[in-house]
Amino acid sequence: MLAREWQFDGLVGPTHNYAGLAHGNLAAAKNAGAVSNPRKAALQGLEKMRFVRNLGVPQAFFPPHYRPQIAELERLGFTGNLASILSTSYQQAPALLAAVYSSSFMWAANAATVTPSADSNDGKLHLTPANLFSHFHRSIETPFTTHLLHKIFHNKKLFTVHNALHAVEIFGDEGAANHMRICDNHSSKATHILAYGKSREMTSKASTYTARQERLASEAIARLHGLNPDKTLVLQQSPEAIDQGVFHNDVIAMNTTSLMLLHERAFTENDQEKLRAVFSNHPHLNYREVLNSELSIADAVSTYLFNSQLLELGEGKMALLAPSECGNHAGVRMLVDRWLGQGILQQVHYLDVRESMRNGGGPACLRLRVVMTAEQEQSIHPSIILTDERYAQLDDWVNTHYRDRLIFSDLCDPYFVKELDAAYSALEAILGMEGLYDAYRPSSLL
Ligand code: SUG
Repeated sequence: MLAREWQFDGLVGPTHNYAGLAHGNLAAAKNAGAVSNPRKAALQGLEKMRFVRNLGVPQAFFPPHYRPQIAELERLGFTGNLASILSTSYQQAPALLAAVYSSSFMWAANAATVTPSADSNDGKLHLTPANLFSHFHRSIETPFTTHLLHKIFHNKKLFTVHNALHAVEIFGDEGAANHMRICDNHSSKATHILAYGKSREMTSKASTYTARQERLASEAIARLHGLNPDKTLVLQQSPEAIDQGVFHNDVIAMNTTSLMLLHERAFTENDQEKLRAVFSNHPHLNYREVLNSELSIADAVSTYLFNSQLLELGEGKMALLAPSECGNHAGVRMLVDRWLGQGILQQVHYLDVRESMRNGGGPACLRLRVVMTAEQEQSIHPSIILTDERYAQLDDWVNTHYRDRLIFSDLCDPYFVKELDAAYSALEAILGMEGLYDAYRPSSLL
C-alpha cells in the first residue's frame, strides 16, 4: 500500500476570540475586539474535517489545549485566587490575559514540522514542535503540543518527536506553514522547500512587519530530520509579500506531491528562480505561478487563495478546498476555473471557515499534514482519528459546551473558567484520555 497523507486538524477551542494579537496578520488586526462565536468556529472546523474524510482522505485531530493558562499569568507575577488573577490582569495587562485565553493552537500547520520516513536518513518519521517564538500567545502552545505529539506518535521505532528548538530569536520557528514537499506521490522521496523570512546574512528584509521564520531554524530542522542536503532548498520569502500580510509562506504558496501553485512574488527573485529550476528538471511535475497582474498580493491575502487545502485524491487527482471568500472573488474564480480547465485540478470546493479566517487562519492553516505508511497508521493513538462516531461525539460536545458569543470582558469571569473546565473534563472522558489536562488546570477554580 502507498503511504497516505493524513490531515491533522486543530479542533477549535471554546475560548476562540479576536484579540488582535498577531503582528503582520492583517485579518487578525482588523477584527481585534470583534465578537467571536466559538461554537460556530468549532463546528465550521469539524465540518471541514468531515468533508475531507468524505473525500476519502484520512483525517485526525488535535484536542484543544487547556485555556486559560492561569499558570502563565502566575509566572508573570499575578498572584492571589483565580478571581483576583483574572481581574488584575484584565486591568493591568489585558493583552496578556487575552494571550493565555487564545485558541491559536487551532492553526495546526504551525504545530510542528514533519518529515515522512521516505525522506529521513534513518527511515523514521520526524516531528519537531514549533517554538512559535514570534508571539507570546503562540509560544505557550509548545509544551502541550510536544506532549500531544509524544502521546500520538508514541512508537519510538517508527517516530522521532524532537524537542522544539531553543526559544530565542535566531531559532524562531513557525512549523509546517513554511514547509513544502515536492514529489511524485506520497510514497516517493521528496525535494523539501523550507521558507524563511529572516536571517543575519540577508540583504533585503521586510520593513513594515517583522518576519517570523529564521533561516537558522529551518536549517536546524533539515539536519535534525536527516533530510538529504541535495534535495533541500532553504528559500527566502519575499520581504514585499511579508510587508503586505504574508506572515507565513502558506499564505502565498501551496503544494501537494507533484503540484505547486504560487504567486510569482512568493520568494525573492533569486530564490524563486531556484524553485523554478527544480520543476524545469522534472516535466511530470506541475508548477503554476500566478502573475501579480492576475492577482495582487493584497488580493491573495484577503481571499487566502493560497491557503486552500490542496489534496491528492489518488491517481494524481487533485482537489482544492478553498475558503468561501475565494468563491466570492471574480479574479480568483477565473484562476481556479482555468486550473480546472487545464486539468491541473479535478475538483474545487468552497468551504466556510469564516470564524478562523477572521483571525487570519484559512483551511490550510487549520491542518498539519502527516504522510504515514500503513505500519505507522496502525500505531498512532486511535482516540484522535476522526470516525463517524467521533465526529458525532465532538459535534455534540461542542454544541453542549461552547458559547456562541464571546467578548473580551467575558475573559475575566471566574465562572467562565469553571464552565470551561467542565468542557475539558467532558472531552477527556470522550477521548478516554483521563488526566490529559491535569498539568494545565488552575490550582483553584473559584
Ligand atoms: O499566528 N492568528 C494566527 C494565524 C495563524 C495562521 N496559520 C498559518 N498561516 N499557517 C497567527 O497569526 C490571531 C489571534 C488573535 O489575534 O486573537 C492569531 O494568532
